[in-house]
Amino acid sequence: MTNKRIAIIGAGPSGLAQLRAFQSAAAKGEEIPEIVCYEKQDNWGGLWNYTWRTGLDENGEPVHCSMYRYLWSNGPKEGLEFADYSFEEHFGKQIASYPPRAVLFDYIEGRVKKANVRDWIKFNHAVRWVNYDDASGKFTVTVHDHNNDTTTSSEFDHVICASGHFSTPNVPHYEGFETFNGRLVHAHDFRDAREFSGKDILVVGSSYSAEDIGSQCWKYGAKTITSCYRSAPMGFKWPDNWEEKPAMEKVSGNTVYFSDGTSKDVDAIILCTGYKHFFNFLPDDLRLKTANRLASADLYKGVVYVHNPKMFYLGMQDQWFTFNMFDAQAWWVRDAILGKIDVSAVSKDDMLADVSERETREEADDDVKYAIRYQADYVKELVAETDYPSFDIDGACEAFFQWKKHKAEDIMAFRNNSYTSVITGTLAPVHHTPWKDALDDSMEAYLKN
Ligand code: FAD
Ligand code: NA7
Repeated sequence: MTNKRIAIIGAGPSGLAQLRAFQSAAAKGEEIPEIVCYEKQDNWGGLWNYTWRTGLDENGEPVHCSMYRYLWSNGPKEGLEFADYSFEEHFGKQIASYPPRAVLFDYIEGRVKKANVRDWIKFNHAVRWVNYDDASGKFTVTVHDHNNDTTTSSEFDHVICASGHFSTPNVPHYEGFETFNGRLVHAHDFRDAREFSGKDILVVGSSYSAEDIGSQCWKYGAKTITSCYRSAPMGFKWPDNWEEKPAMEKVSGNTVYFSDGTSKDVDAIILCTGYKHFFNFLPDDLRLKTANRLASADLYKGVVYVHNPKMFYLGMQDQWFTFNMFDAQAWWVRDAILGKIDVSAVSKDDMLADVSERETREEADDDVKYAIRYQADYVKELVAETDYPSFDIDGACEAFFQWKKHKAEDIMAFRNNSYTSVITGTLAPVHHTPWKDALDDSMEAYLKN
């Protein structure tokens, strides 16, 4: 072991990718630093670690989970498969393409159980503050240990922030919210679609949460769904009881008024208005401030914090690619820490130029296929610079293109399609039950194929 100490904040898919990256180097006989991963929840998996709780958790920490009961993958699993741990390796067979949350949690967990890295994680440990001292060149990380109810600080050579960015809700205010006579909730606190069975609901927003929470409510028996958009409609061919409206202007009693002059009476308003990058444990000189986009601000190679290159961030981009992109980043960060990639040789100006080139390239085209390829190129770039197993990233793009086509054809049936794994080359089986009829989404039910 080298005498460096590394702190990882968060044991979600990104933090776990980092643990696996270091473990895989150690398994090849390389010396690795001492790793301490702090996780404020009592288990790993990040957003995939479901809880019924909302608001504050059992320790008084803000609940991290933004996922809900009945969540199924919103993209094909063939786009996110780990290159070093296939679905077939984990489940002993190929499985259908849009697994429910519990199945993906099991898959994420399988790889890190195999890597035997659980002891590197301190659970129920919330990171409270991080400082960097120029004189010593070290970080001090202050952590609240909820197991012992103590707060302590320790020194590290590097900090890797993998705390996610889909947990602090962006909650706008509209006139009349104070006196709305129904349920008013942000997607972050949405848990069980059955609550809205028989109800008229409004989902505000036109991105993934609006589409999927509206679809869930439709599946579990909402009477009508109205969605409203600020910039552009989702534009799918919605079922008869789903209507898409332009921007909400105000609410009065139970009536919602839209910018086209129409109105609708609803029982519930679900704000699917996105999330904030929010790091209340970081001082200004270490804290990433960025929009939710593919080219994150201030991150050289998408991971090195340009204002202090000893600090890294994982998974801070908006995401087409997820688990495999976090892996590409984690392997790269590992090699930067191990000195195999020399970040110290890159000047701050060059880092800023790298960020700005990525921004310009992202902004060059707003076509969806362009965006998917853009992030694929990023994954390719990082994978080529480490020993992460190379895989058919263009093939993963094809799965995403098919997914987009299937959504346009039938938004309530796209999850019935299957795609070919770019890791094992096997075509996924068609799921035994169409998504709209599969009300039981337990792992046992899903794996019955
Ligand atoms: P997270 O999963 O958010 O994990 C961050 C971890 O950091 C958490 O465990 C948290 O407890 C911990 N943490 C945070 N702050 C602290 C602190 N101060 N101290 C200690 N620990 C801390 N992706 C897909 O691939 N497919 C999908 O179908 C999909 N569906 C999604 C649905 C929803 C509703 C949301 C919100 C996201 C979805 N995603 C999906 C994207 C998701 O961002 C990634 O799959 C993945 O969970 C991101 O991993 P992460 O480790 O970066 O962050
Ligand atoms: P996104 O993808 O960030 O989308 C947020 C949506 O909310 C988007 O349509 C925004 O409209 C809309 N928005 C934001 N602020 C407002 C206000 N003030 N009024 C109306 N509408 C607003 O977040 P999601 O939660 O959908 O998805 C996040 C992740 O969760 C994603 O990766 C999925 O995998 C699951 P805009 O287009 O900006 O006008």
